[in-house]
Amino acid sequence: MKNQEFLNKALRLLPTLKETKVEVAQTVEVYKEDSEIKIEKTETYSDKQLNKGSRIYLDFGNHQVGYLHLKLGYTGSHPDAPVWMRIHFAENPVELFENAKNYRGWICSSWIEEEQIHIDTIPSEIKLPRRYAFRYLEIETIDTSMKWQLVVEDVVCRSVSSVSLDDVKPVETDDEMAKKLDRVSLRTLQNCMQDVFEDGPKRDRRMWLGDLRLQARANYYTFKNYDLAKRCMYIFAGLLFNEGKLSACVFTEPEMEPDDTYLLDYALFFSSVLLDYYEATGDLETLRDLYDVAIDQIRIAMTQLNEKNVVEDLGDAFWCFLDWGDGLNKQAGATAVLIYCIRYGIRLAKILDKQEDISWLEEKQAMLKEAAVKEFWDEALGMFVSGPDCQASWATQIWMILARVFDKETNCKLIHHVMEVNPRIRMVTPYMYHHYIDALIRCDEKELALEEMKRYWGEMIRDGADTFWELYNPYNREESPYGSSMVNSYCHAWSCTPTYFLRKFYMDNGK
Ligand code: RAM
Repeated sequence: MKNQEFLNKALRLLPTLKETKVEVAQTVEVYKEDSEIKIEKTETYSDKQLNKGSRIYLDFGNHQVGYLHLKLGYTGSHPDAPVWMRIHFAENPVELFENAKNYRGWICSSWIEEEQIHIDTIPSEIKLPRRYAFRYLEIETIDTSMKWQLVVEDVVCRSVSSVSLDDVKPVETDDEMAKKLDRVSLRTLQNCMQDVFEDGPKRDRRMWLGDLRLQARANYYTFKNYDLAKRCMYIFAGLLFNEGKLSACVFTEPEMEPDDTYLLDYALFFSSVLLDYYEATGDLETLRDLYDVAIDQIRIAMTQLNEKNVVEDLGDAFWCFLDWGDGLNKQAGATAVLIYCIRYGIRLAKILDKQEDISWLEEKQAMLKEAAVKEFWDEALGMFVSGPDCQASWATQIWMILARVFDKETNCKLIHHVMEVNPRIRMVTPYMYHHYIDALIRCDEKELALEEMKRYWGEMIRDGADTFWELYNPYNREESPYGSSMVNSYCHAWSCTPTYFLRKFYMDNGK
């Protein structure tokens, strides 16, 4: 069910991407010593003569999203055969040690950023057609003729984004780690801000509603590109499924099209995306346009309640996201997200003075809170439990806190209890950690929230992150929801929110 009027609005807001020409920062040697990756500067790549099997490693100094140009020359006899070359891009040096042939994951291996090309004419200049996300580049000459040597004379990346780092002042603080968190967050967000807010420029290179919510929040405190957020909301609202549901994710090329995935939590978040946008811009016209879509998501979710007035558990199917990680039961968390989003719905309805909606939403909110406590609270455990096995997870407690099912004092006790007990079903993504930090702040634990933020995101920086990663489980560094970390994304927008927290809650110069 396309709403062409909405899609036209989105089309008119298509950004012109800013381009920057980025040169190689240094030529390096990359190797492993006692399973630790070492990177050392070596002689400049253009001074090297490459034969069959030679490799060069280039470091662009920071994470780039862009297009690669190569200028190739030679020494020796006139080239008498094509050069066969392998080009391997890496966001994280770990990818340079991975071999796509060994990939056994369940999502497509075509995400792995590795090419093999033949070049017939040397000297020549080549431009690779794809856009890549990377900091490091490995070039291997699989074969050349013995009569001449290949020389890579120049390598340049034409980096693209809809925003520029020059437009954002760094966060004002003396705290070195906070400065780093801010810098890495900004780079992460910038490199995901393309024609739309992409989830990750390596993978999936498309827009997910849950990711959009966090990116847009961070954007309002940093790049302040309001038009991009507006464009993205109109795209989602212009691509509803027949019954009025929002898709969890959309494609924009070659045409705007919804993916066939519905996620209860992502669809519900539209109310929060819309309110955040309105609060940042005061744009009442957009709020009026998109209000019904937001409230409809709540109405639709209300049809998914069971006889106990909580969201029906749909088990292991991909029906509600919350977090990656094995075995997480979503029932209680989904119910909490519904309660949370009703609060946003009420705030939207109040702005537009929709009295009937306000009464209906308030009534449903009270009913759901009561049902959630009755159905999910386990007095003996002192935690909420979810699903047929009464599972107590971090995600469930955090969402119940954010839903404000209990008062603040009780929520504070709950979060400390969870930290003490450390339930076995933990958080694995920075996306879920975002909500943990948010819950701590809402419990007036600002200092603890900052410590936790430094611990989790800071650890990623200590592990070499130039941009924050899609997944980071300090308990299992190989963690991947896809059966192999080869397709993990190392610049993932939902991880960029330290900059949002720092600016909104810790700095006076927030907005
Ligand atoms: C993955 C991506 C994306 C996320 C969805 C649910 O494909 O990481 O960011 O929103 O899953």
